[in-house]
Amino acid sequence: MSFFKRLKDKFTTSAENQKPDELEQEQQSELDVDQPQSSEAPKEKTKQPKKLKEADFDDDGLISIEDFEEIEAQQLGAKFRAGLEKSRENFQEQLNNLIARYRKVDEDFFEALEEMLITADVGFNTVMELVEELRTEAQRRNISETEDLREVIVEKIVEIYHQDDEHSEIMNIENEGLNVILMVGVNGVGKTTTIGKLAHRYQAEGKKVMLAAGDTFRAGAIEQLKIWGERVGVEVMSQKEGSDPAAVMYDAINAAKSKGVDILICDTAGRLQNKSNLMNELEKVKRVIGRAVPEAPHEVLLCLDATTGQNALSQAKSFKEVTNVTGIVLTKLDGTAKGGIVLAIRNELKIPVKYVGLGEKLDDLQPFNPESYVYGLFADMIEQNVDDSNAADDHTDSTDVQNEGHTDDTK
Ligand SMILES: Nc1nc2c(ncn2[C@@H]2O[C@H](COP(=O)(O)OP(=O)(O)OP(=O)(O)O)[C@@H](O)[C@H]2O)c(=O)[nH]1
Ligand SMILES: [Mg+2]
Repeated sequence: MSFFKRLKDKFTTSAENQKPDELEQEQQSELDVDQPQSSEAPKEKTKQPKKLKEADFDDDGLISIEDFEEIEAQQLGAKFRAGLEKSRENFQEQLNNLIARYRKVDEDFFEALEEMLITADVGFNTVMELVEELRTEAQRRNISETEDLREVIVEKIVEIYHQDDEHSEIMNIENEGLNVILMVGVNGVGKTTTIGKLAHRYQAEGKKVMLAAGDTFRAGAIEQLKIWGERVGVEVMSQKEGSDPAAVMYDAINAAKSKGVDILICDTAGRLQNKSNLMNELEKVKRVIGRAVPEAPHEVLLCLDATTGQNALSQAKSFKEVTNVTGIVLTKLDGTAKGGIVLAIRNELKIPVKYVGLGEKLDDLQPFNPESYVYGLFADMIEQNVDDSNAADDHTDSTDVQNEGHTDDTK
């Protein structure tokens, strides 16, 4: 099966294969029941994930693992598709233009492709590596038309993300005992919002979650975290503004231990990576956490704002030098047309992107996965391509039938 077809099958419903009237009826009832009532809904309606009611329930009323995984993948596909809309418009348009302008695969095409990817924030080294791989692949497979290179480009993006992969985008969360997650980053990148979303995710998984209001510096920061705590329904441990953040963490850890909390997520004040006193404060917070719970913090997540582009990359480099960052949360990916920054971060920093922020709502934080990412980035192109090749197959089949008929007639 082709790479595009596999992505399409994985991330979309089989709805597009249904008859139009059947589909319309079904979508209308879905919209009535459980779709968000937005003016955008009709436009995207063919892309809505399969519903639980359509899934096969067994005798105990349980849904099969296969159905569950299918629904989960479709929901993920829909989320990435919606969140990466701006980047997708940009990437698809640019790539289509390139392919139309340079019909033949040659050095001019590769140079233009390099330029396009660099402009989309993919990062210089990553682009060079990617395009070099494409040159080799085009030669190996004897591809001479740029049109035939579409799928290879998307496939290589996934491959380049996966290299040196140790499955580290998975969070280091133990089933037993208290886990501590420390959220760090510069001002306004989305730390507190991400904590709210993360708490919501873990709570939905059945974990007992608590938050620690470690930003004692910015006015209103403690209150902001408390509002998230109320919204999600988790307890927030705090002290008054201006107190020592390390003391807040210490007390929160003790409270979390005595209440049997599974995951404590700690907010911190936004800090510039070049302010050494603030970075020292962060080290102190980490030390205190580590003394109270061996192995903690289990994750130090660096929040980066995708809309800041290459600046996010340099922030990450500096943070990495002064503190042990275990993962990246790339926020506001929905707000940029330069979604290529994900690849630059992964490749140039060797720090895994664990989550991406695809909007401001509670369920807009999604675990990062390169396949759902490229699907979000090229969804229309992928679907168009698969539909075209299905149509071409159908045509070949019907021509075969005609030819057979013709042969029979002449017998
Ligand atoms: N569109 C979009 N907005 C986001 C996302 N994540 C966060 N935001 C917004 O970014 C703004 C800043 O978020 P905060 O969570 O307060 O950021 P912070 O890093 O805690 O900020 P400081 O505490 O001031 O350092 C808010 O308006 C959020 O709603 C995202 O994934 N997408
Ligand atoms: Mg904050």
